Amino acid sequence: MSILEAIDEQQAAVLSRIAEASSTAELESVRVEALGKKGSLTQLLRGISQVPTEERAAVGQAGNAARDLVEAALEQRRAILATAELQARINAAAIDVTLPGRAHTIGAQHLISRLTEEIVEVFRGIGYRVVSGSEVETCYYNFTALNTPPDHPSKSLADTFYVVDRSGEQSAIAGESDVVLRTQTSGVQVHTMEDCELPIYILAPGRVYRRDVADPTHLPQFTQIEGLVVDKGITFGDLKGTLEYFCQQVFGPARKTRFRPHFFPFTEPSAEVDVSCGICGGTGCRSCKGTGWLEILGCGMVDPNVYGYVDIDPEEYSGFAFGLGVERIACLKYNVPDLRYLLEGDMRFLRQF
Ligand code: 2NM
Repeated sequence: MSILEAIDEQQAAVLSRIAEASSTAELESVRVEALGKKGSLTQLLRGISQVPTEERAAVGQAGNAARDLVEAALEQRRAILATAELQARINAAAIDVTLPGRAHTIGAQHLISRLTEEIVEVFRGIGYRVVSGSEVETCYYNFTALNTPPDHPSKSLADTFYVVDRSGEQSAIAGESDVVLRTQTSGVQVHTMEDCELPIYILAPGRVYRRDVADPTHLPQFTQIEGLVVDKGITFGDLKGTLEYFCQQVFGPARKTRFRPHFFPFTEPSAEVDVSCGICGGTGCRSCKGTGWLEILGCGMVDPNVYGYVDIDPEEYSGFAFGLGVERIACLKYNVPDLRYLLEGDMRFLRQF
């Protein structure tokens, strides 16, 4: 085969491989195999130097023409393949503008925050102001100044979270640690009685902690609202009237209340307050365990011993206090069967309110 025939044959072979190349990467290897340093056409063109002088011009011309043709074919095919590849990438990355958008969900107040505010507003309306304090409290404000005896079971490690200073490696033994997570917000009331002018009409809402295992009727952490009134001439009648008004505002005018004698260290006399069952109307059902009543809060006339700790003269002043658990009230008001729902943050539950 003459060198001219060889050039012809190579040219045809390379052009057909260019036409068949299906990607720019494949096309590039065709280019290297034909026109690279050791490429088939390159080697043929190098061979021209050994062609006899009289034929060299014609062979050289044919060689250059073949190379130009191949280069032009490469460029043309490269442009087509590159455009197709770019289009494929664009298609793959494209945003489907016909898909529905992802809506931003707007947050809402938690049921407990809302009910706390609602209760606070009822009392604001009759002249109370809101005070708050620390969730970490000393035993003095959480127990002692509330007339709680030193050996009272509520002070035990089994019932109260004691806060231990690990920097000194103290042991967490009741009586050794003087700091607790408050078990009630009453400490706030004691601070207020120490610091503020009389009369006092306050509400102390906030989180409290008790060493209970969570079950349908207990939580280790819940929201309490305590109220305190200290003024001249305050009687148990004022206490009853105030709490009856509160119950009607929160549960509606159809509900009745009753006061049952009870004991608290910080009040004397003390009572627990029940509201008539909203499900059976007071005739007795499963919800109220057949009694027709649901317990909602504790209350009483502030014990004179408490006044002793805060330097208020019980001959001149008297007052009442009460405490309620917001989660409990929420369950009664909205018929929630298990307190734990209120702590879990499950949106399927919370969205219902
Ligand atoms: C309750 C029930 C009865 C109460 C008493 C006081 C204070 F500070 F005046 F002594 N604050 N809160 C109290 C009274 C709390 O919770 C069930």
